[in-house]
Amino acid sequence: MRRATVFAWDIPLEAGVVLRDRRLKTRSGLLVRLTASGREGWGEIAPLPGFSQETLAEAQPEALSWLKAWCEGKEPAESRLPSVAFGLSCAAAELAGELPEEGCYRSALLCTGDPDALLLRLQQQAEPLAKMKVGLYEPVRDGMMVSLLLEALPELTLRLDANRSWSLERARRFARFIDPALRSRIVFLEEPCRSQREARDFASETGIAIAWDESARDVGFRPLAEPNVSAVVIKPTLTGSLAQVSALVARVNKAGMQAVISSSLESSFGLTQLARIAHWLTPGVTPGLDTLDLMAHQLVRSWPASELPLISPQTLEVLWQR
Ligand code: OSB
Ligand code: MG
Repeated sequence: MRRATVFAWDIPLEAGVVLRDRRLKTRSGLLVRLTASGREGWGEIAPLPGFSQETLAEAQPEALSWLKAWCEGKEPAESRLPSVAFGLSCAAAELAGELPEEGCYRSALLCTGDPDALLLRLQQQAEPLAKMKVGLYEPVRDGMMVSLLLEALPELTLRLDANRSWSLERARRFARFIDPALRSRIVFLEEPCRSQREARDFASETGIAIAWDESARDVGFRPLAEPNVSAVVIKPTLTGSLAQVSALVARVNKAGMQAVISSSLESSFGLTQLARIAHWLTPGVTPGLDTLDLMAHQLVRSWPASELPLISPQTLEVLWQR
């Protein structure tokens, strides 16, 4: 006998969460619970405004029709909406015991504002790795901040992310502030420029390695080995089912690049599943999952050592049940 429950959730975000010029006050989504033969499997469906092609209002009926068919004993096809396909495939994989328990809860530490607080956290890491957003302010300021961090901590390596905000000229201005001797400690800079061509030129001119993130979701993207491109960032909520995520990881690795599993601001529930997926599909690669502290509380499953309050499923609104 197959049963399913859909819970709705909303989590307030820290005042300062800015995504692509828009301020997001609340993160909203669904949790799905599948039960069959005394077992359970859970998944999260949470399209990210400004990044997902679908809205939550579109995802919800799509998820419900899949679940209705599933409860009737059918094996419905994966949804075309990435967030729906991802969440439902995670629930199905847990139910089938196919999603390994062990997770990688180490993450690139996200630099959100206060550099002193970041330095303290980094000093506690064996191999300090941080991620910093660039491109929001003047390139000169970004360049100085990056140099400062690299000089302050000789062991530190950095991932940077410009979210396609620079012209080639602005990207060059940033690089001018980074001593060439420090550049190899920038593991990669995600999407420096508005176009892939400018990004490639930037990388070959400066020797700073780059990574694809937004580009990996462009239609027709094919991972290709090329000089100075060291990684592809994979956001499962924006990509699709576990099978699609796993196939993309395999293609990226085959092309000789690192596949880095990354957050789309999922709840603590979704982040713990991403930590398991990272450990399973990208062993040895530190994922980019340090986004929990942007939220007011955790949801259903807690992230190791997080002190944020935890909301249990009993207190969530049940949206649908079969
Ligand atoms: O551009 O990588 C991004 C989070 C939400 C939306 C977009 C992005 C992010 C992150 C997640 O940066 C953190 C990480 O990748 O380390
Ligand atoms: Mg990115």
